[in-house]
Amino acid sequence: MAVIVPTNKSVESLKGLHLYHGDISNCSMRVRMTLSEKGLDWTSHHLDLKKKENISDEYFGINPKGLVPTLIDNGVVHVESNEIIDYLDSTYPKPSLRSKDNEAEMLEWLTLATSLHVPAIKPYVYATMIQKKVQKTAEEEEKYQELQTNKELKDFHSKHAGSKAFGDKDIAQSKKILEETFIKLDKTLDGRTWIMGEQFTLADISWIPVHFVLIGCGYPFEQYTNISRWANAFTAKQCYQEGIIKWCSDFSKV
Ligand SMILES: N[C@@H](CCC(=O)N[C@@H](CS)C(=O)NCC(=O)O)C(=O)O
Repeated sequence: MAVIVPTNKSVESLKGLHLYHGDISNCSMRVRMTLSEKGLDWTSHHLDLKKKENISDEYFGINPKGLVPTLIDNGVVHVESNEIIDYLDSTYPKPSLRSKDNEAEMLEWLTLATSLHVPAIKPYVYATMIQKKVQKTAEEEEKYQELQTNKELKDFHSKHAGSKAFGDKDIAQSKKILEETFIKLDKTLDGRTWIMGEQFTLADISWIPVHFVLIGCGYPFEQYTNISRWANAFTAKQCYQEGIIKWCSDFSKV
C-alpha cells in the first residue's frame, strides 16, 4: 500500500474520498473507473497536465513525484494508481473486483502495468502524441527541476525539454516492449471475456486505459483480435463511460 505522509498538511483534514487526477491521464482513468464501478462518491480535484497544474509546491507536497493520480481517503494520502485500485477494492469490497480464481495472477497484471509505464507506455505516448502539447516554458522547467527529486522522471522529462524530443529510438524500444506485452494479453484473452476469465476484475480496469490512450496515439491494435474484442466490450460499461469517456472522449484529439 503506497501511503504518503504529505508535507502539504492541508489535505490531512479532508473528509471522504478526494481524487487529484488528470482528464487525459491513463493512470487517473483506472482510479475513476474503480470509483465508478463501486458507486463511491468522490470529490474531484482536477489538474490540467497540459497547463502543468501538477508542477506546484502545493501538489508536490501531496504527491512527491508530482504525478497524478493521488487519492485522499479521510486525510490519508495514497499514490500509485494500481495500488490505489487495489486499496479501494480491499477497503470498499462491494462489488468485488478481485479475481476469485487467481488473485495472484490478477495482481501480476497490475504490477506489469506499473512496471511498463515509464519504460514503454509513457515514451510511446509522448513520442507519438503529447510531447509538444506538454512542453514546459523555461519558468516551468526551472520549477520542475526545483521540485522533482526522482531521477527516473528527471531523465524521462529531460528527453523532451527545450528543443529536444523523443525520437525513433525511443519509439522502437517502446514498441518492442509493448509488442511482447500485447502478444501475451491477446493470448490470455483467447476464449475469455475478461482478462481473468468470465469475471470482470481490477486487471481489466488496469489495462483498458492503456489500450484507450495507445489506440488514440495510433497503436496498431487491429492485429490483436482478442484484445480488440475485449476493448469493444467496455463501451457498454458504465465505469468506462464515467471513468474514461466523460473526461476524455477521444485521446487522439487531446
Ligand atoms: N506509477 C504512477 C505513474 C503516474 C503517472 O505517470 N502519471 C502521469 C499521467 S498518466 C503524470 O502525472 N504525468 C505528469 C508528469 O509526468 O509530470 C501511477 O501509476 O500512479
